[in-house]
Amino acid sequence: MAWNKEYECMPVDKLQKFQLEKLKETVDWVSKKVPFYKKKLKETGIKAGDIKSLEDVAKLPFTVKDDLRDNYPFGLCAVPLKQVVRVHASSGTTGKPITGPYTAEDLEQWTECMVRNFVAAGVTADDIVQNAYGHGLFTGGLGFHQAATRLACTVVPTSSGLTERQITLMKDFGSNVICSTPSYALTIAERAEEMKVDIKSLPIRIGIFGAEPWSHQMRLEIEERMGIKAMEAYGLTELCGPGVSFDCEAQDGLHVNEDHFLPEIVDPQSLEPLPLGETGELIFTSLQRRAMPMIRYRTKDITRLRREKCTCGRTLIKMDKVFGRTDDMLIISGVNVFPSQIEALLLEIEEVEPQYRLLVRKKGYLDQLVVQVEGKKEVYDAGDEKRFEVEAKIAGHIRGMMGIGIEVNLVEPKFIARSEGKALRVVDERPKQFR
Ligand code: DLL
Repeated sequence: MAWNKEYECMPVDKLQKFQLEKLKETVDWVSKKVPFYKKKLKETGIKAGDIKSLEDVAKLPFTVKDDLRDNYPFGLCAVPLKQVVRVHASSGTTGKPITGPYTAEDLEQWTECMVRNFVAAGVTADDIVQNAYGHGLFTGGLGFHQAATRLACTVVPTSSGLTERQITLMKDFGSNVICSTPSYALTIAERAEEMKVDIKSLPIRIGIFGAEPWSHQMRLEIEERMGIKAMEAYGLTELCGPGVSFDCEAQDGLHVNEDHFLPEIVDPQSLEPLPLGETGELIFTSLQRRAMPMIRYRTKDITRLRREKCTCGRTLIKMDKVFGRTDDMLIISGVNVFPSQIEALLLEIEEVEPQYRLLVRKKGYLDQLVVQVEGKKEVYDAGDEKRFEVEAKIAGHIRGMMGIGIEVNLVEPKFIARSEGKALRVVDERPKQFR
């Protein structure tokens, strides 16, 4: 069942006509309202009227994170602040944050996009939704909150952290839905096991997870440990937050809210558009936003797009689960490695917990990858010989599947810090000049 059947199940040719119209409107809007785009579009020599087909989007200039940083906080805003009713921001690990301003209309549209996500995940007005995404500047908390409220669910805004209390409330209130990052879901599952609370016997039945890459194997692990369906949300602050794409009952790719966001895939090096089905960097142009529209925003996320008939009836294009970010990509012995690939392989090993970290070190001129993964208690306690055996088994598995030699450190249970939000998977220990 779709929330907005008209748009979610629209015939593709009609949808594309709608997109083209909105694309022209957006280009016209930013060229008049945002000096940054006015200048960029002038340099490129493109006007809204030159856009005759959706493919013409490739003639428009890209926008990158640094453009947002350089214009911090409101330089890319297309409306006076008087019309801005909310501002979110992504903390960012380096430099200035990215700001996300919304007009009242933008907020409405964002809510709509997120309600589609909830409905596709199987959530109804009868559900009690425990929202364990961080509330505040991060878009996860309020993004999920406003949509669950619109759907008339019973919302429990726990925010992230205080894990024992999350579990107690989940039990006492009988929450049916949990919203969090996938890594925090695992933290909750683990803590519940320690508290001797059997999550599987609780009413919780659906999780909506996102905000960080997670492998298919991680999804299965969470489903198994919590006894729920693990559904997905994807998005980024620059575009609205979560609600850019979502998965449906088929759990086979995420439908992009295409009437709001026009996706493209480009080669991350040449930046040339790639045909449908090829893997590359995901680019988005927002089609209906007013406060801070984005033209060809480079997400740095790696995935591919598929236009195919979905069993759920939605015609919205699908993107694969995000594989990783170009800036998280490691090059080990000349092979491109994404943390999610290592994660998937680790989760196939029964002697370990799904808790890991990747340490990148320098050995001579080469990058060296050390995989730290927690052994299950009985395995770790069995002593050095068993540990070496499991380490060799994991290294062999990764060599066999990816062709790279890595070092594996089986560490004791609870060694790796538990995540309450986005997990820190990669620790770069290389000297600064080599990063
Ligand atoms: O993480 C928005 C969000 C909140 C999405 C809650 C889903 C749920 P940012 O903090 O700006 O926004 O981070 C955006 O997170 O470019 C991806 O690299 C990553 N990301 C988000 N969702 C997924 C996902 C929010 N489902 C960045 N799978 C994006 C993989 C994801 N990566």
